[in-house]
Parts: sequence; structure tokens; C-alpha cells
Amino acid sequence: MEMTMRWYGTGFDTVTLKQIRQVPGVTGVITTLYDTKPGEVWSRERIRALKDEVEASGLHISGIESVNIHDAIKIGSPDREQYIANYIETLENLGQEDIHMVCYNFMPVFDWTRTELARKRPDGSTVLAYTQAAVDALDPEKMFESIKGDANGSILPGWEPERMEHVKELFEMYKDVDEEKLFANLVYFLEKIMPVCNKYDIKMAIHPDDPAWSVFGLPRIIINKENILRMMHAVDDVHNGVTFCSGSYGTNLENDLPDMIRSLKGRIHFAHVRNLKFNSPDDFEESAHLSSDGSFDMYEIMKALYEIGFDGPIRPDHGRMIWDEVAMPGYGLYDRALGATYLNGLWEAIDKNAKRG
Ligand code: CS2
Ligand code: MN
Repeated sequence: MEMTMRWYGTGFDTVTLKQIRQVPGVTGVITTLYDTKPGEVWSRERIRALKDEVEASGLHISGIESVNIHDAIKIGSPDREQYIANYIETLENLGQEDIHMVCYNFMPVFDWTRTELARKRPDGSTVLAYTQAAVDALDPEKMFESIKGDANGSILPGWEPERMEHVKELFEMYKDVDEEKLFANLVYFLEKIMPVCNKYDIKMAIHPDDPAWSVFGLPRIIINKENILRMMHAVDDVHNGVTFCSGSYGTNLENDLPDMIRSLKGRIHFAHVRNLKFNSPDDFEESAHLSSDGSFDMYEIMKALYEIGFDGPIRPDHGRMIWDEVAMPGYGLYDRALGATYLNGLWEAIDKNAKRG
């Protein structure tokens, strides 16, 4: 594996490449062109400029998170052909710039959903949290309004204000899309992009739905072992792969994370590793990465990744806000750096133990 951190780009991220470079063991970043809209073609020039900037800091681009999918593709409307063609062109440009891993998601309307961006914990840190009761009581159109005040002035991934202004219309467009239709639209998209992925060896890595169940009545499919394996078989090409995000699959306590990892051997191209602390099955908060701070056994998760021979990029996922840092919720420097170091420590121990037999 290669330890990486997510970086949103100059002008969007409060964390600098120089700071990331100083986190021990981190050699790459997972980045994006944050100001492009879903459906837009990424030009080769812009990709090259991003690459040059990252490389000048002594790091390199380990993959893209995300090239977002236009709603027309998820809905399956006639204009999807144009958006798929644009996506292929973006992949072509990424491939020509020697970038080989692309993370994306197939969630309708909202990307991840949390009900609080700054829940205070006993140690004074703040974390993202989710309570089902709050979602049930909320009008989806107000969701964006209700959380944006806690975002420390940043634009949250997947929650771009321009899109959120049209939430009502978006819901309307998805009204005939059920789980089966969404799945068929995903397969349709993947079949169309596989040739360019094969040509440039680009590994597509789908991010799970977060939380791993339907919210506001919208269909959600990347939620458990059965569905993800169905997707892997439907398009049985190594370039159709997975971002294994422990914090997203882990929202459903019925998902056995190490078992899921083992069942996806050879198809995990990217890993997000973070912990959650459950206060009840439908109230959780994003704790520190350490096993003892949350509900997951992080050692078992890392060991499963090690045992399947995972060799792609891995990153700490959301971190807590600590030491008075002001940053995009989940994406401060300090707690993610602690997370990266902890995950590297687990990996070193697992590796040495395995080698000593
Ligand atoms: C990420 C997702 O910040 C996060 O929760 O894990 O936003 C992820 O980047 C996207 O779903 C992938 O397209
Ligand atoms: Mn994730």
C-alpha cells in the first residue's frame, strides 16, 4: 500500500502540500480539480498543471477523488450519452498524464450525509455525526441549509451550492429511478468506459454510499457485500473496482468489514480507513482512528487489507477537528496526520509479524 492524504487543491484546501509532505510515510496525494462540475471535460493542460504543482512539492498524484458523475448518467436520461462521452474524454486525458486510479460514487442527489458537522466530544474535539432521528425529521431541501453554517466557510464535496439550489428538481428527476434502474444505469456507464480504462490501465474505484442505506427515499445500492459483488460480476473487469471505505460500509453494523475486504480481493484499488463510534445503531460519530476510540477493530481491517495483498493508495479518512484548527469538516491536517501515522504503525507491525512467521 501507499499512504496518501486527500488534498483539494490550492485555494480550496486549508492544508498545504508542504504540510502533507512532512507527515511521515505519506508520499502521495489524492486530489481533484475541485472547481470542475460533474459532466465537464477535464483538459490535459489543467491536469498537467495540477501534476506539476504536486510534484514540485516532492509528492505525486496517487489517484483522483473524485471525477463526479453527472446526474443524467445516474438517472439514465437520453443526454447521458453526451456526459459519458465527456467522462471518457476526461479519462483519456488522465491516462495520457499517467494517472491510473479514479474514485467516484453513484449516489443520487447527495454525496455523504451527516446531520452534524461539529458535534462536541468530551475532550473538546468536534466531529461529524449522524442521527437517524434528525434525518427523519428533516425536509431534504433544508438539509443543505441546516449544515452549511458549520462548514467553516468551505464548500463540502458533493454539496456544491449551485447543485443544492436545485434539490427539488433533482428529486423530481429521480422519481422513477429505483434500485434496479440505478444498478442498470451504473452497469451501462461502466461498460461504456471500460475500453478507455483498459487502454490506459485506469482503475475505477467506486466509493460506497454513506450512510449505507436509503436516505430521503432515494435509492442507494453500494451498501453491502451482496450488492458490491453483484456489481463486480456484472462488469467482470479488473478496472471495475472498489474504494473500500470502512467508515461508509461500517455505518451498517451488519457489514462485516474484514470479511468484505477478503471477498473483494484483487478489486480494491483504493482504501479509506477510519473508525466510527456508535452510541446506538442509528447514532454514530466519526471518532479518532484508534480502535479504542470507536467501535471498529482497526487492526483486523488493516490485516485483511494486508492479507489480500492490497497495494493501492490508502488514506486516513475524515479526522476530528483538534488543537483549534479551522478547516473543512473532516479534512483538517492534525487528526488526519495522527490517523496516517497510526495506520502506518499497524501496517508495519502486521508486515513484520508476517515476515517473521
Ligand atoms: C468522501 C466522499 O469526504 C468523504 O466522505 O469519502 O465524499 C467521497 O470522496 C466521494 O463519495 C467519492 O466520490
Ligand atoms: Mn470515504
